[in-house]
Amino acid sequence: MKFLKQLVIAVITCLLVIACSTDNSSSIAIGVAVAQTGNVSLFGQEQVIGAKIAESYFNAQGGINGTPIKLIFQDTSGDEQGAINAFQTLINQDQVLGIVGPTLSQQAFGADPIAERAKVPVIAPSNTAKGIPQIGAYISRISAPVSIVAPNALKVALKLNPNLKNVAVLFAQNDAYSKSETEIFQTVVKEQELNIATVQKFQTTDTDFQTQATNALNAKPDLVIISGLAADGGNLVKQLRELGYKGLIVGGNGFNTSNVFPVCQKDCDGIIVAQAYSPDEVSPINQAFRKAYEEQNQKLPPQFSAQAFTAVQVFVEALKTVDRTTKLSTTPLEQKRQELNKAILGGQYLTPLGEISFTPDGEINQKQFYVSQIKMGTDGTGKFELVKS
Ligand code: 1QQ
Repeated sequence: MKFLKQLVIAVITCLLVIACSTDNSSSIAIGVAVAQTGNVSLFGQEQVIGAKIAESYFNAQGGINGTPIKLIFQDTSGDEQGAINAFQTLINQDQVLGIVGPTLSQQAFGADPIAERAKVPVIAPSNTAKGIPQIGAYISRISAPVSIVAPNALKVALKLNPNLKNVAVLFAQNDAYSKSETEIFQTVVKEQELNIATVQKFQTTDTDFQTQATNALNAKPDLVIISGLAADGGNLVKQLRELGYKGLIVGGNGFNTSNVFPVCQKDCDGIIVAQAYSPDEVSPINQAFRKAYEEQNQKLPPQFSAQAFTAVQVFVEALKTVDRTTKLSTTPLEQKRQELNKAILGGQYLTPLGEISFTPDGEINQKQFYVSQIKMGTDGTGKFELVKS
């Protein structure tokens, strides 16, 4: 009798294990490879929040024609190797249909070729350097490039100080986005017939910017433009202000996170940042996203969360398209990935970023851009305040 009871338990356990291990067919796996640890997680944490809101939101709406999506997160940390490892795990072990990631352009140039060779669609949620979609046919992005976004910040600086003449430009020389963005900034500065008084280089790993800040101040700038990431960029701003710089500061996309506030604290005040997202976007999906974000976080959603939501949304809508003609449950993985990539590039999407679509090589078509200024309160809290054009 006892033996029989044990046998029954064993059989039931086996059945449960089998049911669970074949559970793959009851959800559709999409990978998210962003920086969840290290300095770059100042962006990555916002991306995780946005992606998770999208997962709940679209699953509540029935997922992919009735089948839920499942996001599988692999931490890339902040470097290329971390991104390469995360991509390999997602592609080979987790067998995802597509990947949202990585966080940095610097990481994308390392990891995207892995996905390209494996024919796995990648949607870049925050890679803004020149040349990202051109890495390959399977790489697209919903993060508008620096060439489109960055010049808007300079226009606002000129409006705030029409007499400005001397510009100091600083950038992180070990980071692909920073190098790409500074090129654009330097081009538009010259087009505006302003004077590039000095160009200073630093590393994203630096914490001491005395040399660069002193050199910048010696050039007597009316405007300082910084292309770097949040930790280094924020510290650079702080050290510039501590040395007495009083003029305008334009920060690039690396300043697009409230996680920079604790770094430069009160000295963040006034930094001008161009943005590819506004919480005030009127699309119904943005209203829904904003509401979900505010309920969870008691503040307005930032660009990187909105972009991560959008990347998941594009996967969901493209998967719905594929599923209508090619049953996802019965088609081989390779074929699904190929059809998914075609559907991504062919679609039009109404997203928190407004209406978007893709060029044939995977570059985003987006209509609306914004510029904000950071406003710091006396209590250490801060916010991005939209500059009305
Ligand atoms: C890039 C960027 C960074 C600022 C994203 C966090 O734009 O690496 O392309």
